[in-house]
Amino acid sequence: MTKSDIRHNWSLNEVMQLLSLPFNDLVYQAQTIHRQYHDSNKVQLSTLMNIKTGGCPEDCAYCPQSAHYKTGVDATKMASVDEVVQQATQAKKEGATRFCMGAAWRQPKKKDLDQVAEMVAAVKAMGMETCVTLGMLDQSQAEQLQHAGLDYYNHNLDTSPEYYSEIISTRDYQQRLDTLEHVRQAGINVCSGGIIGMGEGTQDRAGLLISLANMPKHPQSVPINLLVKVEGTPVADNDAVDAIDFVRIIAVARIMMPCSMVRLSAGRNDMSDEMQALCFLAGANSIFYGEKLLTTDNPQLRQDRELLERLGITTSQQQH
Ligand code: SAM
Ligand code: DTB
Ligand code: SF4
Repeated sequence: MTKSDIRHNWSLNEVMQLLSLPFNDLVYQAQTIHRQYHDSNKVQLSTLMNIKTGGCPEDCAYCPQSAHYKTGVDATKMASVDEVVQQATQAKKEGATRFCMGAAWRQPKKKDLDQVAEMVAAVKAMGMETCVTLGMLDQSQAEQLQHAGLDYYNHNLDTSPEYYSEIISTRDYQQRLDTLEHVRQAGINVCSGGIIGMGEGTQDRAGLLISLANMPKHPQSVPINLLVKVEGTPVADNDAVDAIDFVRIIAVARIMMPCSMVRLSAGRNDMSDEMQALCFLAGANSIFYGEKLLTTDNPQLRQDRELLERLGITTSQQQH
């Protein structure tokens, strides 16, 4: 590892320059770094489960689970620990190494967090890595989850600080950074990334990556989501993202955060196999594996297995 690869002082100019490199040069640079820090033919599989769907008080413009928009997603009660164990068992059998549980909350209540802590402990006891995404956390909540055995906490910055207020009004950027600080302080791995396709400009995409990479420590996991356009949300009619531009974001994320796992996250159902192959070439090395994300569809398991096999990519479990 050369020390200079791990940096926390990225400037907008520099990142804009990376984003505008000739595509081949950019991908070459990203793949070169990727090979220094990771096995270039290996992808990690995480499976998602929605443990509390819909009815969320936040107004995130992309989200089908916000109570502010009519998206046809009904609010449900929280899942039981048994249901979680059942789904995690299935996910493990299919080859996932991490089980990620999401809840449509602004911030968990005490009783709810106690139950999530039980879920985390139960999944951990099965020998899987655990991840949850529950909204904002204070310091003691983060510590409670750490004690339960939580490996990762997902909380996305979503976009640049400048564009953020176009997308969410019910909590600010600093509150997101504070939650991530609480997670880091508690000794839990940070999973944080964003969404491409919400009407943001190239500078905002660069700004998102800078906010992630210039944190005191790079997030161990960086999910890059392609917006899944859901009818009823304010961004439902946005223009499609150019596939090459999306691959550039993956490549620059890889260059800026060499050690992190870069996850090709939501939106794979709208990507061709070739686009996904380019994302892996540019340094993506993790995916959500399972036929549902939280409320929307993800590729079929068989489809993903075939794609990985065609690319000669193995998964973490196969190599153990
Ligand atoms: N309520 C929690 C929170 O906001 O932190 C956890 C769940 S929330 C659904 C997790 C992340 O999913 C969001 O931060 C966002 O980045 C991503 N997401 C939600 N809806 C999406 C969509 N339609 N397309 C792409 N990504 C989406
Ligand atoms: C992340 O960055 N993407 C995942 C996970 N973290 C929780 C969620 C994607 C949600 C896509 C829309 C849905 O299915 O509701
Ligand atoms: Fe709620 Fe999370 Fe959806 Fe925002 S992204 S509306 S906080 S579930």
